[in-house]
Amino acid sequence: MTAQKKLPLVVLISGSGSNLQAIIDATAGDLPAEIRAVISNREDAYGLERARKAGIETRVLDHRPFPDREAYDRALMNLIDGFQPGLVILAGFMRILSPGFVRHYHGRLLNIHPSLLPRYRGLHTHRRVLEAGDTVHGASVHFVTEELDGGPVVLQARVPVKAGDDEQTLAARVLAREHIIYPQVVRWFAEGRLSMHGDRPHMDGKPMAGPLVIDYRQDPGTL
Ligand code: NHR
Ligand code: GAR
Repeated sequence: MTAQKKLPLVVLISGSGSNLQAIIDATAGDLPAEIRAVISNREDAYGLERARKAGIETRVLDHRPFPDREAYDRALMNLIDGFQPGLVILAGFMRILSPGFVRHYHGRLLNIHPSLLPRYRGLHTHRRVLEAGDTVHGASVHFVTEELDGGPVVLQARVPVKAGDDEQTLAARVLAREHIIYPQVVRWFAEGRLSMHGDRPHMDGKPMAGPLVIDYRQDPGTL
């Protein structure tokens, strides 16, 4: 095998960073990407600790001192662009991003959202799924566009909602599958198989008709 050129990544987090950890672990394996920096809007995000342990540069950019969203997003863009990433990854980043930010990273900004989009955009997805009595739930990796949680979905994981689930048990079942599908999509992008042309993701040169789906509902490994 000839060494593949590594895709530079910047990862944005706000919290625990378990999805970040899954990507760190994949880059320690054979994912042809390198994380140039992990940036958090919160200094107490545990994901920063994970990055430091892996020898990755960290930055904290607190949103609170900024007068408005646009000013924060401009500072965040400057910080990110200093690392010259080919792909920017939202991994539990809890701030809505302004249109200017999203346009600047068009086609190279991914998010993972804990629902089967287009169902349950926004926050508190696990609670809302339980309240609705759904029997299936999951997570979606999508390109970010100006429409919140509305960008084109590349890959989804479906998991069962089980009798007796509460928000914690359901979130844990979804999160375990997030850790599989997010590194997979980053791999496709890093290998040059996945790209955006206009507003449509392409796989192996062909426009994707819709999201790819992995159904874990019958998988014996499901929590
Ligand atoms: N920005 C755009 N333009 N488009 C998307 O699809 C985005 C985005 C920024 C973040 C992640 C998203 C999710 O997967 C994401 C997708 C935060 C909020 C939110 O309401 C909503 C969705 C997402 C992330 N945040 C509050 C805010 O005022 C703050 C909440 C908090 O701090 O706890 O930014 O779910
Ligand atoms: C994940 O479930 C992710 O899908 C979700 O937050 C969790 C972050 O976990 N993202 C959002 O809700 C975005 N609004 P992590 O910090 O352990 O990766």
